[in-house]
Amino acid sequence: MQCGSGSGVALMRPVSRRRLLQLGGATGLAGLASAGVAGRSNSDDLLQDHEGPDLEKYVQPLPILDERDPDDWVGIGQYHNLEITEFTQQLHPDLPETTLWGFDGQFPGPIIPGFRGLQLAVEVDNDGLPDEHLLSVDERIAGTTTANYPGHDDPVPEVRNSIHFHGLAVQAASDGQADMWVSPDGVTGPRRSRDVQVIPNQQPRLSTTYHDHTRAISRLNNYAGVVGPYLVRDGSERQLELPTGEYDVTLVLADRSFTDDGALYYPDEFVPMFGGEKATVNGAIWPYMEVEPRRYRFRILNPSNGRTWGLRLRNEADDSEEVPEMTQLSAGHGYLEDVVGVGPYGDLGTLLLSPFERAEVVIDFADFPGETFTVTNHALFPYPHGDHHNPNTSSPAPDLDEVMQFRVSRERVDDPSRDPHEIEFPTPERPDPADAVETREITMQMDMNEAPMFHTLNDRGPFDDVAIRPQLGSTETWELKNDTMQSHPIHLHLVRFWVEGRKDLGADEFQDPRPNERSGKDTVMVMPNQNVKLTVAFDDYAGTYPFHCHNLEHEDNAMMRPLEVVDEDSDE
Ligand SMILES: [Cu+2]
Repeated sequence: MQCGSGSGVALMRPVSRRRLLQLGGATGLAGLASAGVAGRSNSDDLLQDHEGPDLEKYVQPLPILDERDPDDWVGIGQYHNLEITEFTQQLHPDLPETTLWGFDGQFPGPIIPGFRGLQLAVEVDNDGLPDEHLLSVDERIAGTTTANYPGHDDPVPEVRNSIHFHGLAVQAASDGQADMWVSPDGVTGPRRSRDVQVIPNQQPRLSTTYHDHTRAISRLNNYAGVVGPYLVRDGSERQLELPTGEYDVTLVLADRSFTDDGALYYPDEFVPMFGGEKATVNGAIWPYMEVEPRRYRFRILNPSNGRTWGLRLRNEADDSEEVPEMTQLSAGHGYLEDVVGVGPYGDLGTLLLSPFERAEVVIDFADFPGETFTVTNHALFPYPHGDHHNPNTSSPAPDLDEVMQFRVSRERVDDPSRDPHEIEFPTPERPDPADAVETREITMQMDMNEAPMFHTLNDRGPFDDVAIRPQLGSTETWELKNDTMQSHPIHLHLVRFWVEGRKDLGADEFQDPRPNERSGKDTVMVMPNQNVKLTVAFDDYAGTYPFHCHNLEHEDNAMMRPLEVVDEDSDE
């Protein structure tokens, strides 16, 4: 059954065997169709109650993430050897140390600095990880056992990693896709063909993440901490006179929940949405940052499993509601067509970031010496309606209405950076919609008939045959149609698409995208009852790549499909 707005639990009917075959393939049945826990209804399985420890806000400074030095230089680029290990880290002064998994023994991982045109070679070792997962693996999810993993007849170790560089145009073998995993003992997934991933960086500058993408457990690996920032700079960046050095700060915003002993809290059984009750920024729960009264550039990344942030600033003074503008200059790739003011007098009131979207903003604190600003969150969870509209997905769904604080020092300082409103940024690359040779329709489904409930794209699952084969070098129109009750951040690997417009399902005219979507993008939020139109140019590589919902709980449980870019001129 498809749950559009207006339908509900009472309308459930059994899933046909044919439909399950479509979704999972014959050998995928066990994962998608296994019975729920005896004596409990499906919806009971989805409800999770968790109350973590009370922690005071703004009692610790924001950690600043270091940029990682390459381990070697090879050929025309840098070589990084990243180790994923288990370690403990104190995320709040009043919380016992938390056991985490991550890169270089820290959460989030270090910034990997890239440069446009300079190749990055990455080798990830996870042989230091234990054989058992830090979190519970739900073997009802397809791709967790040999029996429910179509196309894979070998053992499926509980601990596996495949690391994806999000938003990068790379050859498929270096893309860190779901079936390219390796276990600590060296057991490999069905599509892994190389250990050293090569990232050419032949694309506009970007700010993004490298993160786990392993079949059926990416939500667990990412939640455990297997994520870090990847920043690709280019030669033009210095000439723009944006804030640099200590005034160019990466902020990794990720929600997490904890038990009283400091352990990560995550439900043992699969839940279709998960929202943490604490905000972590660069691995610290509710930190503050002391800033000077001048401009800062913030690269904001959202690698939360399923939480959309809706960010604003609030002045903590009794006698002032004035706040500086957040001036957005990039949505991750290159720069926006025009900078976008976010704030009470701006083009947008709220900076919305769905999972794995990014925003680069400049905030000028010059007029506010001695004042304190709280970064507040105005996006309900699950986005956009919150739990009260759909209690079956409140798992857990607390209010998380604050993120971090900026405290502005009093002493006047020089600021050599320029006002971003006066900077002429490079024009973003834009594929021409008139070149589109094909129009594809991507629909979204929520299926509540089985435990655990799952989502799909075009009524198919990740193990079903490729149905979309764009020609290498061609341009296409994609319409992403969402008649479910949740927003879905849809991500296409390999490409940078352009958001042409949005409209309600059934409406005639597309409306303009948000002003801060006017640049190359790789992830776009599709709201309930919405059709989002994209122009996609498949220019870079032939090969098989996934597109999927970037809500990690959806991604792990069937909301992912392959596409194959075909090169008809190739001899192969
Ligand atoms: Cu989704």
